[in-house]
Amino acid sequence: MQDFEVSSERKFQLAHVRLGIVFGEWSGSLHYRCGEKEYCEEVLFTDASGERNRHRLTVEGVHAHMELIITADAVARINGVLRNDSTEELILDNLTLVIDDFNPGGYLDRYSFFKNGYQSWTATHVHFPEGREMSSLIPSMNVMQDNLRNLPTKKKGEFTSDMFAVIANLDKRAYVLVGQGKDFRQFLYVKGFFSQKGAVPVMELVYDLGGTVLGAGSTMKLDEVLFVADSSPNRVQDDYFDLIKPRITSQQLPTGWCSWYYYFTKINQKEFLENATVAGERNIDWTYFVLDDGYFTATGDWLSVNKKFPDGLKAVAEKVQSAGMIPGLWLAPFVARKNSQLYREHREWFLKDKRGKPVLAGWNPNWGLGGNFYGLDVTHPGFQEYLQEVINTAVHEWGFRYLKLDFVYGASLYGLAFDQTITPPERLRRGLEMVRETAGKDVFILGCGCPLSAGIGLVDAMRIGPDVAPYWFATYRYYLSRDPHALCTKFAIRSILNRCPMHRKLWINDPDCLLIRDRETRLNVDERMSLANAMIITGGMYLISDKLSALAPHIWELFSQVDSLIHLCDGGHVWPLDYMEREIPELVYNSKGYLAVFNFSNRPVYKRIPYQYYLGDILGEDVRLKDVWDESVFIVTEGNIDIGEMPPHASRLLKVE
Ligand code: 9PG
Repeated sequence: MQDFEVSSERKFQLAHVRLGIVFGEWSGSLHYRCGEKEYCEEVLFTDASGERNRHRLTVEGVHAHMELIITADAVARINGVLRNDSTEELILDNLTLVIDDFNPGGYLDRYSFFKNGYQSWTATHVHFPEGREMSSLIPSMNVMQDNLRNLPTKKKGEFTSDMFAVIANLDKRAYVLVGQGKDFRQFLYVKGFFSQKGAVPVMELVYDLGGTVLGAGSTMKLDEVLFVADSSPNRVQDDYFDLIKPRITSQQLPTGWCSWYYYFTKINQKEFLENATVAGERNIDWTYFVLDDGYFTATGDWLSVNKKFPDGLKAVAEKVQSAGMIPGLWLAPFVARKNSQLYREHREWFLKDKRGKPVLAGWNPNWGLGGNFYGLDVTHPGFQEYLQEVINTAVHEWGFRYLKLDFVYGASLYGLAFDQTITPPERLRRGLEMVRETAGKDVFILGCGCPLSAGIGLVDAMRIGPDVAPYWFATYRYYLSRDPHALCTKFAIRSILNRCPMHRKLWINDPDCLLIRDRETRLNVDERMSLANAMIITGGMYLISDKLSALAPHIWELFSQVDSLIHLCDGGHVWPLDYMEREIPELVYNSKGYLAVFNFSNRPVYKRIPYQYYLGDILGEDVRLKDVWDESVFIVTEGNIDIGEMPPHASRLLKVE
């Protein structure tokens, strides 16, 4: 981290990277409603009483008053409060700040913009000024992957990120991260606008106030916004996550088995327990054994177990326990379908749109053709009681001590709630807090389909990418739907590598399951090993999701090697070295002394790594690298490492010697 300074012409300067953020040219507006009338109040910029490195942004509106203070030190920060000075209720929409001259380092240079996706499954990767950010053409997919309040414009050079973004000047090696700080009570969007003519980028910050009601005389604290700059793209993320990291107790890395990626909704008691028996008989040290989706009668009725589990879930959990593992259960506690008893009896528990209709949370083909499901209102006292009953039963009666909470975004959808005075992410936080209180502190909680910022400090682990699948890429689906998030192993790896710096800072990263079976899969051996190598180098938790009795001895042997390598790498910090330069990083370093090299293109590529550029500062002049799997040796010659020809989708995991 390097020091910021605000120069006389109100510029942030960073000694090394010459980041210039010209405060004098900030503008902005606060949007809210009072009664039937909409207001758009201007944000004014003033120097704060001549103090160095301190500036003030204010709104002196008809009803609302706001003061934001910008301070600059090692990091620059914006902090502020919004106050309703009127005698009427305000409905808050958003606060937008525009920085016209966001210039990390120079003119006519090559820029890039790293987008962090809204929730677990949302595409997360770098964009370039000549590119376009897309979203699916299918509306029910948008709500399941994108943030409907922050959809991309799909225009060339316009990108939008949730929680944080990194803007790079690649020519000057200058990187600036703009990101949300504590307490994660609003959603924050960082947008970059890049002209095609080399002009300096424009940056926009949007605090989404979510339609929240601010009562007469009430105040709302705005989440802190942080600016971190550095000459290393990896240090900006590390520093940022260190600044916002919650107090978490260090935990053993979760490992185990999950029913989803072989059985999907077809899982039944017999198959589930057969797998548990195989796992129990093997000499492997798995912690968790997880029953995923497929055991309930209707989405929402979690306590109503279907006929495929004739002995009930308590008996199932006991059998897992006696096989020496901790039973885990999948739940989607904040969504439900219309065919559920919950919907029939308690429509008032659903979030409502303006017309009083339940808010759509998505369509899931796994739940049948009429697979529409809707978001639940965590602020409703009746629903809160039900949620407690569900968690209480699953944990304390049935005995599941690992909860995979899925489709979590259902709680923070935009809509009308019983208590409208808290923001949508606060609703979600309240839901997660209630799950934790009921489950107890020793139960392991995994968030999935969860808006990332809203989960910080409340989950033990977070799914950080879309689902893996027994195929590399869903070509037809992708071209029909233009869905940039589409579930497939290639995109799962993309998020595993792009989001790996969050691991053990914000939570334990869940890269999703390891699929390593060599039958009943369309992944070829290079693709399976790329998934394994991506999971190893990033050191996150892992569950296996193959039918265990069908696995050949050499696959079990591979498991045990993967297992010990993941545990080793979990102890290091991990840097995707080229994440600001390509959509899927192809060069990932782990400080335990490992380097992973990938070829994500669809053709063979001759790989020469510019060692000096990426690794010279980290590893020194000279190293020897040895492939963990085939023992080939590579050395540095004239500042480069020649890896040679790599087949499409292949990778190498190298040990630094
Ligand atoms: C169970 C699964 C697994 C998986 C989760 C989640 O329809 N969809 O677009 C869709 C998206 C994600 C999804 C399922 C369906 O996966 O990530 O691990 O638990 O739910 O239903």
